[in-house]
Amino acid sequence: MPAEDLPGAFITVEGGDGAGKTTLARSLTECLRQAGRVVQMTFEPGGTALGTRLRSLVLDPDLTMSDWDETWLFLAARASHVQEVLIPALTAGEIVLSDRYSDSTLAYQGFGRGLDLERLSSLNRAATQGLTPDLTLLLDIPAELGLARARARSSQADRIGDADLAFHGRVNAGFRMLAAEQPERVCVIDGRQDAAAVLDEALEVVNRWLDGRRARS
Ligand code: Z5A
Repeated sequence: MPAEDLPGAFITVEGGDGAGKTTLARSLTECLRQAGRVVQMTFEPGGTALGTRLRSLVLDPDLTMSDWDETWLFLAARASHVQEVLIPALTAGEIVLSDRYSDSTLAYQGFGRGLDLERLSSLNRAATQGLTPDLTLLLDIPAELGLARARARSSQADRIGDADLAFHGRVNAGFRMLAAEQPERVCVIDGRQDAAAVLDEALEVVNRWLDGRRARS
Protein backbone atom coordinates (compact mmCIF):
# COMPACT_ATOMS: atom_id res chain seq x y z
CA MET A 1 0.00 0.00 0.00
CA PRO A 2 1.93 3.07 -1.17
CA ALA A 3 1.07 6.06 1.03
CA GLU A 4 0.00 7.86 -2.16
CA ASP A 5 -3.10 5.63 -2.22
CA LEU A 6 -4.27 7.21 1.07
CA PRO A 7 -5.54 10.81 1.25
CA GLY A 8 -2.96 11.98 3.81
CA ALA A 9 0.73 12.74 3.30
CA PHE A 10 3.37 10.56 4.93
CA ILE A 11 6.69 12.29 5.62
CA THR A 12 9.60 10.74 7.51
CA VAL A 13 12.70 12.33 9.04
CA GLU A 14 15.77 10.11 9.09
CA GLY A 15 19.46 10.31 9.93
CA GLY A 16 22.11 9.14 12.36
CA ASP A 17 22.18 9.80 16.10
CA GLY A 18 22.14 13.48 17.02
CA ALA A 19 21.52 14.60 13.43
CA GLY A 20 18.73 16.92 14.60
CA LYS A 21 15.70 14.84 13.58
CA THR A 22 13.59 15.50 16.65
CA THR A 23 14.43 19.21 16.62
CA LEU A 24 13.42 19.42 12.95
CA ALA A 25 10.28 17.27 13.29
CA ARG A 26 9.01 19.51 16.11
CA SER A 27 9.68 22.82 14.37
CA LEU A 28 8.35 21.59 11.03
CA THR A 29 5.16 20.37 12.71
CA GLU A 30 4.70 23.76 14.35
CA CYS A 31 5.24 25.68 11.08
CA LEU A 32 2.88 23.47 9.10
CA ARG A 33 0.21 23.78 11.80
CA GLN A 34 0.61 27.57 11.80
CA ALA A 35 -0.04 27.43 8.06
CA GLY A 36 -3.37 25.72 8.83
CA ARG A 37 -2.41 22.13 8.04
CA VAL A 38 -3.47 19.18 10.17
CA VAL A 39 -0.28 17.43 11.23
CA GLN A 40 0.36 14.46 13.48
CA MET A 41 3.93 14.11 14.74
CA THR A 42 5.04 10.65 15.79
CA PHE A 43 8.24 8.62 16.20
CA GLU A 44 9.90 5.20 16.18
CA PRO A 45 10.56 3.15 18.12
CA GLY A 46 7.48 4.28 20.01
CA GLY A 47 4.30 6.06 19.03
CA THR A 48 2.07 3.39 20.63
CA ALA A 49 1.85 1.84 24.12
CA LEU A 50 3.46 -1.35 22.81
CA GLY A 51 6.10 0.61 20.89
CA THR A 52 7.04 2.55 24.03
CA ARG A 53 7.57 -0.69 25.98
CA LEU A 54 9.58 -2.21 23.12
CA ARG A 55 11.68 0.97 22.89
CA SER A 56 12.79 0.67 26.51
CA LEU A 57 13.71 -3.00 25.94
CA VAL A 58 15.64 -2.52 22.71
CA LEU A 59 17.67 0.43 24.05
CA ASP A 60 18.32 -1.07 27.52
CA PRO A 61 22.14 -1.20 27.95
CA ASP A 62 21.77 -3.95 30.56
CA LEU A 63 20.15 -6.37 28.12
CA THR A 64 22.12 -8.48 25.67
CA MET A 65 20.40 -9.63 22.51
CA SER A 66 21.37 -10.86 19.08
CA ASP A 67 21.22 -8.50 16.09
CA TRP A 68 18.14 -10.35 14.85
CA ASP A 69 16.43 -10.12 18.25
CA GLU A 70 17.05 -6.37 18.09
CA THR A 71 15.57 -6.28 14.57
CA TRP A 72 12.39 -8.15 15.56
CA LEU A 73 11.77 -5.66 18.39
CA PHE A 74 12.03 -2.68 16.00
CA LEU A 75 9.76 -4.46 13.49
CA ALA A 76 7.16 -5.30 16.14
CA ALA A 77 7.14 -1.66 17.28
CA ARG A 78 6.74 -0.59 13.63
CA ALA A 79 3.87 -3.00 12.95
CA SER A 80 1.82 -1.58 15.82
CA HIS A 81 2.74 2.00 14.85
CA VAL A 82 1.55 1.45 11.26
CA GLN A 83 -1.69 -0.21 12.28
CA GLU A 84 -2.64 2.01 15.23
CA VAL A 85 -1.28 5.42 14.25
CA LEU A 86 -0.12 5.81 10.64
CA ILE A 87 -2.91 4.18 8.66
CA PRO A 88 -5.74 5.85 10.65
CA ALA A 89 -4.14 9.31 10.41
CA LEU A 90 -3.36 8.97 6.69
CA THR A 91 -6.84 7.62 6.02
CA ALA A 92 -8.24 10.71 7.79
CA GLY A 93 -6.24 12.89 5.37
CA GLU A 94 -3.68 14.18 7.88
CA ILE A 95 -0.04 14.98 7.28
CA VAL A 96 1.97 12.48 9.34
CA LEU A 97 5.52 13.37 10.28
CA SER A 98 7.44 10.41 11.68
CA ASP A 99 10.79 10.79 13.43
CA ARG A 100 12.40 7.59 12.02
CA TYR A 101 10.73 4.71 10.11
CA SER A 102 11.79 1.76 7.98
CA ASP A 103 14.96 3.36 6.49
CA SER A 104 16.40 3.31 10.04
CA THR A 105 16.19 -0.50 10.06
CA LEU A 106 18.07 -0.74 6.77
CA ALA A 107 20.70 1.78 7.93
CA TYR A 108 21.24 0.49 11.51
CA GLN A 109 20.54 -3.23 11.30
CA GLY A 110 21.53 -3.59 7.61
CA PHE A 111 24.51 -1.29 7.02
CA GLY A 112 25.43 -0.92 10.72
CA ARG A 113 25.03 -4.48 12.04
CA GLY A 114 25.63 -6.14 8.67
CA LEU A 115 22.34 -8.07 8.40
CA ASP A 116 21.06 -9.04 4.95
CA LEU A 117 19.46 -6.01 3.31
CA GLU A 118 17.08 -7.95 1.08
CA ARG A 119 15.71 -9.89 4.02
CA LEU A 120 15.35 -6.69 6.04
CA SER A 121 13.50 -5.02 3.15
CA SER A 122 11.11 -7.90 2.89
CA LEU A 123 10.49 -7.91 6.67
CA ASN A 124 9.97 -4.15 6.54
CA ARG A 125 7.31 -4.65 3.83
CA ALA A 126 5.53 -7.18 6.04
CA ALA A 127 5.69 -5.03 9.20
CA THR A 128 4.50 -1.90 7.37
CA GLN A 129 1.81 -3.63 5.26
CA GLY A 130 3.75 -2.09 2.37
CA LEU A 131 3.21 1.49 3.61
CA THR A 132 6.11 3.56 2.22
CA PRO A 133 6.70 7.26 2.91
CA ASP A 134 5.74 9.82 0.27
CA LEU A 135 8.74 11.93 1.20
CA THR A 136 11.79 11.40 3.42
CA LEU A 137 14.01 14.17 4.76
CA LEU A 138 17.46 12.75 5.48
CA LEU A 139 19.60 14.84 7.81
CA ASP A 140 23.18 14.10 6.89
CA ILE A 141 25.98 14.92 9.32
CA PRO A 142 29.33 13.29 10.11
CA ALA A 143 28.96 10.61 12.80
CA GLU A 144 31.46 12.40 15.11
CA LEU A 145 29.37 15.57 15.13
CA GLY A 146 26.08 13.74 15.66
CA LEU A 147 27.46 11.69 18.54
CA ALA A 148 28.99 14.79 20.15
CA ARG A 149 25.61 16.55 19.97
CA ALA A 150 23.71 13.54 21.30
CA ARG A 151 26.18 13.04 24.16
CA ALA A 152 26.20 16.73 25.09
CA ARG A 153 22.42 16.55 25.40
CA SER A 154 22.23 13.33 27.45
CA SER A 155 24.73 11.15 29.29
CA GLN A 156 22.19 8.31 29.58
CA ALA A 157 23.60 5.03 28.26
CA ASP A 158 21.74 3.37 25.39
CA ARG A 159 22.51 0.03 23.74
CA ILE A 160 22.64 1.38 20.19
CA GLY A 161 23.81 4.98 20.65
CA ASP A 162 26.80 3.69 22.62
CA ALA A 163 28.08 1.56 19.73
CA ASP A 164 31.48 2.61 18.37
CA LEU A 165 32.20 5.35 15.85
CA ALA A 166 32.82 2.87 13.01
CA PHE A 167 29.27 1.50 13.50
CA HIS A 168 27.77 5.01 13.33
CA GLY A 169 29.92 5.80 10.27
CA ARG A 170 28.49 2.74 8.46
CA VAL A 171 24.95 3.77 9.45
CA ASN A 172 25.42 7.28 8.02
CA ALA A 173 27.01 5.95 4.83
CA GLY A 174 24.07 3.53 4.56
CA PHE A 175 21.55 6.35 4.79
CA ARG A 176 23.38 8.16 1.98
CA MET A 177 23.28 5.02 -0.18
CA LEU A 178 19.54 4.63 0.40
CA ALA A 179 19.05 8.27 -0.61
CA ALA A 180 21.11 7.77 -3.79
CA GLU A 181 18.97 4.75 -4.70
CA GLN A 182 15.66 6.62 -4.29
CA PRO A 183 16.26 10.30 -5.10
CA GLU A 184 12.58 10.79 -5.99
CA ARG A 185 11.59 10.00 -2.38
CA VAL A 186 14.60 10.92 -0.23
CA CYS A 187 15.81 14.50 0.01
CA VAL A 188 19.22 14.97 1.66
CA ILE A 189 19.61 18.04 3.88
CA ASP A 190 22.98 19.12 5.29
CA GLY A 191 22.48 18.65 9.04
CA ARG A 192 25.65 20.61 9.86
CA GLN A 193 23.75 23.84 9.25
CA ASP A 194 22.16 25.61 12.19
CA ALA A 195 18.65 24.51 13.17
CA ALA A 196 16.95 27.52 11.53
CA ALA A 197 18.65 26.87 8.17
CA VAL A 198 17.74 23.17 8.35
CA LEU A 199 14.11 24.10 9.01
CA ASP A 200 14.02 26.61 6.11
CA GLU A 201 15.35 24.01 3.69
CA ALA A 202 12.98 21.32 4.95
CA LEU A 203 9.96 23.65 4.75
CA GLU A 204 10.77 24.53 1.18
CA VAL A 205 11.02 20.85 0.21
CA VAL A 206 7.81 19.89 2.02
CA ASN A 207 5.75 22.82 0.70
CA ARG A 208 6.99 22.17 -2.84
CA TRP A 209 6.02 18.51 -2.50
CA LEU A 210 2.58 19.33 -1.04
CA ASP A 211 1.89 21.90 -3.80
CA GLY A 212 3.03 19.42 -6.46
CA ARG A 213 0.71 16.82 -5.07
CA ARG A 214 -2.26 19.20 -5.14
CA ALA A 215 -1.47 20.08 -8.76
CA ARG A 216 -1.27 16.37 -9.69
CA SER A 217 -4.64 15.48 -8.11
N1 Z5A B 1 16.93 2.43 15.62
C1 Z5A B 1 17.37 1.30 14.96
O1 Z5A B 1 18.48 0.83 15.21
N2 Z5A B 1 16.54 0.71 14.06
C2 Z5A B 1 15.30 1.17 13.80
O2 Z5A B 1 14.59 0.57 12.97
C3 Z5A B 1 14.86 2.37 14.49
C4 Z5A B 1 15.69 2.96 15.39
C5 Z5A B 1 13.51 2.91 14.22
C6 Z5A B 1 16.64 5.33 19.10
O3 Z5A B 1 16.21 6.25 18.14
C7 Z5A B 1 17.67 4.42 18.52
O4 Z5A B 1 17.04 3.38 17.78
C8 Z5A B 1 18.60 5.09 17.53
C9 Z5A B 1 18.42 4.35 16.23
C10 Z5A B 1 17.80 3.06 16.63
N3 Z5A B 1 19.95 4.86 17.93
N4 Z5A B 1 20.41 5.25 18.94
N5 Z5A B 1 20.86 5.57 19.90
P1 Z5A B 1 15.97 7.78 18.52
O5 Z5A B 1 15.55 8.48 17.26
O6 Z5A B 1 15.07 7.88 19.66
O7 Z5A B 1 17.41 8.25 19.01
P2 Z5A B 1 18.47 9.11 18.32
O8 Z5A B 1 18.65 9.00 16.90
O9 Z5A B 1 19.64 8.75 19.13
O10 Z5A B 1 17.88 10.52 18.50
P3 Z5A B 1 18.60 11.72 19.03
O11 Z5A B 1 19.92 11.49 19.66
O12 Z5A B 1 17.54 12.35 19.87
O13 Z5A B 1 18.97 12.51 17.74
P4 Z5A B 1 18.14 13.53 16.88
O14 Z5A B 1 16.67 13.41 17.13
O15 Z5A B 1 18.59 13.34 15.50
O16 Z5A B 1 18.67 14.93 17.40
P5 Z5A B 1 17.95 16.05 18.32
O17 Z5A B 1 17.39 15.41 19.54
O18 Z5A B 1 17.07 16.87 17.50
O19 Z5A B 1 19.24 16.92 18.66
C11 Z5A B 1 20.30 16.41 19.43
C12 Z5A B 1 21.02 17.63 20.09
O20 Z5A B 1 21.57 18.45 19.07
C13 Z5A B 1 20.06 18.52 20.90
O21 Z5A B 1 20.76 19.03 21.99
C14 Z5A B 1 19.70 19.63 19.92
O22 Z5A B 1 19.39 20.82 20.56
C15 Z5A B 1 20.98 19.75 19.11
N6 Z5A B 1 20.73 20.14 17.71
C16 Z5A B 1 19.70 19.76 16.93
N7 Z5A B 1 19.79 20.32 15.69
C17 Z5A B 1 20.92 21.06 15.71
C18 Z5A B 1 21.59 21.87 14.73
N8 Z5A B 1 21.09 21.99 13.49
N9 Z5A B 1 22.73 22.47 15.08
C19 Z5A B 1 23.25 22.32 16.33
N10 Z5A B 1 22.67 21.59 17.31
C20 Z5A B 1 21.53 20.96 16.99
